[in-house]
Amino acid sequence: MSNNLVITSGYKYIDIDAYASIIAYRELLKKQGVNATASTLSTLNQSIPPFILGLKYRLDSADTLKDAKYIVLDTSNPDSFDERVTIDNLVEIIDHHTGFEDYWKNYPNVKTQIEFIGSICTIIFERIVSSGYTEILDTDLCKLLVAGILDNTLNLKSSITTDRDHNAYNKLIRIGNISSDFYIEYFSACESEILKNFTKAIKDDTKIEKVGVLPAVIGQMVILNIKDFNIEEMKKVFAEYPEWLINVISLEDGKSYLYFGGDTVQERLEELFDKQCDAYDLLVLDNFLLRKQIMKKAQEMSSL
Ligand SMILES: [Mn+2]
Repeated sequence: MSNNLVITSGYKYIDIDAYASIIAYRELLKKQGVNATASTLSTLNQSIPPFILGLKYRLDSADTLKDAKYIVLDTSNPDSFDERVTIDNLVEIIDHHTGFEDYWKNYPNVKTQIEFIGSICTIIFERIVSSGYTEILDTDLCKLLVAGILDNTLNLKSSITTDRDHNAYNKLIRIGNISSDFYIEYFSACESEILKNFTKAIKDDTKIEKVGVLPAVIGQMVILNIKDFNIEEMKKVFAEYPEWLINVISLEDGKSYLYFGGDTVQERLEELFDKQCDAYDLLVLDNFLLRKQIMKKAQEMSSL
């Protein structure tokens, strides 16, 4: 094992699932005697509100350590890794996004666990349990992991939520003595951050990746209610792109509002979802989907 093991995630934005899981994995590895740090060169997006940053577990500084080996969590797309990661210094990947499972079979030196479940925090929780170090799970570490699960599964309501996510959530709530109302505190804090700096919040959670019939620019925003969402302001953010899509997930009514721009995007989305658009630039999904589910669907259609 290398002297310096750095746990990191994607480029150029990371969310609470990545943030919480790299910190919790560091705590586990440190407990196991490994000299591990958790850091990122990327920007933290609005899913990591100030009260989460104020918990006692935080990131380490993102120094470029000589001879460091890297572990990447929450992404397996080699084009979207933290800038310090190379194929030669990478030792492990844990991810729940599809698309690169076969790619990594060509690199047997990189240990991979890629499973389509709700949250990487669930996998880290399971590793903590299976290694017998549940004593590291104090309230603050539990809150971090619970926030990651809540965010990536949308309060455990998204269809990508598995029994394993429910199990991890229930155990973490109990072990950390966390209130069952914690989700309100968490999602309200995120929404305050979004509204504080709306344009930046959208850009910080936009993926640029061409998948199937989808536009290459895909934003996502989770809000408590669509009524509070400034659609005109949002369209300005995407004006610079020839084609784009944003998945606005409204938690209260449980729907995805897909706003889009660009030639032929309407026809492509209608084909993908087998559903007519609700307006010239809007398609509403009655049961919300996460962006990663939309991308998986497009990927599956293009490989038929
Ligand atoms: Mn994730």
